[in-house]
Amino acid sequence: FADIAAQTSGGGPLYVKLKRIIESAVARGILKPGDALPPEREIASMADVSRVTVRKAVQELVKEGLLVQRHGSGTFVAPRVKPVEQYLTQLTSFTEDMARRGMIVRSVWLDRGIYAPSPEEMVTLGLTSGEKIARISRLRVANETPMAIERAALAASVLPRPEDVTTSLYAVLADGGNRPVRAIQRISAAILKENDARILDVQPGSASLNIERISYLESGKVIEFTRSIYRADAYEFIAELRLSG
Ligand code: 16G
Repeated sequence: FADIAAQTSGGGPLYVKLKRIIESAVARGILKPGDALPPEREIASMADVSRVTVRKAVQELVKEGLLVQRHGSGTFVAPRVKPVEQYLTQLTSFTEDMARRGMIVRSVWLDRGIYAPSPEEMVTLGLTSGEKIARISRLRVANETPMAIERAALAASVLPRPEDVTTSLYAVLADGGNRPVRAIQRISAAILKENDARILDVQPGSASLNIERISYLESGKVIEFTRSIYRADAYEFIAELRLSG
């Protein structure tokens, strides 16, 4: 807001200019999702406009969804995305999960190819020595919001041509009769490193949910070993709990 007074001089309604300044502060990351807006009188004195003008600009931005007002605590920059609520009950794919919500899915390739497995991948996937893996690493995007980085490893014998995965890995697996039927998923909290934060379009140091999924075929054979980094502001995992006994 330092240069607000200079920017608000000139013609046109003042509240519209003030709106643009706030919008650009958010777009440039000066004000981040969740940040509190300075008090009305402070903005008014910084911008050299009346409090009525500030109120009008803020009200409009609240209506447009860029800002949220919480009674008693002030005005904040709205969280950028409404978190997706993901139930931890069914073994579904990202494409299926998002399609069910009517969201448009897109993936950006980070890496794909046939590689020698790491010792951990070799053990987890139950590979014999010399066996290769197919690695597919993607940024998963839903409705143009980057949601997660997913790095999947599968036996190369199951997915000899990783480039066959154009949209859904599970669809390709299903075509080959290899759709997983069971999975163990481990979720842990982490802080995003700079590179991953950039890919996910959030500030470095933001929180992530790191998910490891090991999925199995009916036969009990491990089919997929995937490590994913989900944006903590974009995802919520929900499980229904029942009293046992
Ligand atoms: C989900 C799975 C991931 C799987 C992917 C397949 C989690 C945490 N991960 O994102 O393990 O590889 O779905 O999605 O849920 P696709 O069929 O759309 O490629």
